[in-house]
Amino acid sequence: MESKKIAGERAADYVSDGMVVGLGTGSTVYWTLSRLGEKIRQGLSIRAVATSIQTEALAKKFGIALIPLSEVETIDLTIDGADEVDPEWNLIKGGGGALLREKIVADASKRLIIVADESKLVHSLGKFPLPVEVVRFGFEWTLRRLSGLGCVAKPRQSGDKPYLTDNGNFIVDCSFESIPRPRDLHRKINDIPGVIDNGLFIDRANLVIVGCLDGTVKELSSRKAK
Ligand code: A5P
Repeated sequence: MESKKIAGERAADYVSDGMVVGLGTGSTVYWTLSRLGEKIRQGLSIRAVATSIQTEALAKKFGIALIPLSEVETIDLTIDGADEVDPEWNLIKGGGGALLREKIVADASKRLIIVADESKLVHSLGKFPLPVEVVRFGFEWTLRRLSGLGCVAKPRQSGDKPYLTDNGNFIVDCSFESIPRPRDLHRKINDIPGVIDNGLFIDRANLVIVGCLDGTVKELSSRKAK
């Protein structure tokens, strides 16, 4: 989709020589990776940390040098997609199942740039079902605890089998319809013992780059991020 492409490509302009770059996951970041590949062929030198096995494979395809997170002190900049972005730049992520690695990499980063098409901008989070990564042990109990928070909690499937994350865990997609207090919900979900993390990213984005249907790109800065 063109609006994803123009947003994803624009973010690559923020990458400069010598940086350690976090590479997000998804169809918008795909265009960032492809553009970074071009810049590397023209002489850009970077090292990158991938947030998923899918992104690792794409980085290799585009000639982007990867290093494990364990070998870096800090990440200069991470570029990632989102499923929803609210007016305070709180996010829902994890539609592609990579939320846990994405959040760890975002946490290790000095800056997080979000790339999205304009359909991702919402007044209030929650139309997109919130992905929650849970351990397999006690899964049925964790599912009941998530439902107890007032959502329809649906285990993610891959064909006729449970979907497994890159970390070997399950995903539950939680439909709340509306999430008026994302910070409270983030805490309540992560307080459930079987939950590893959820797809709410609160106060993390520093810049949101939006690709619009009319072919323009908007750059929106956040005042709230760390
Ligand atoms: C991956 O788990 C997600 O967090 C993606 O970053 C998010 O789903 C956005 O994906 P697209 O860019 O493909 O819409």
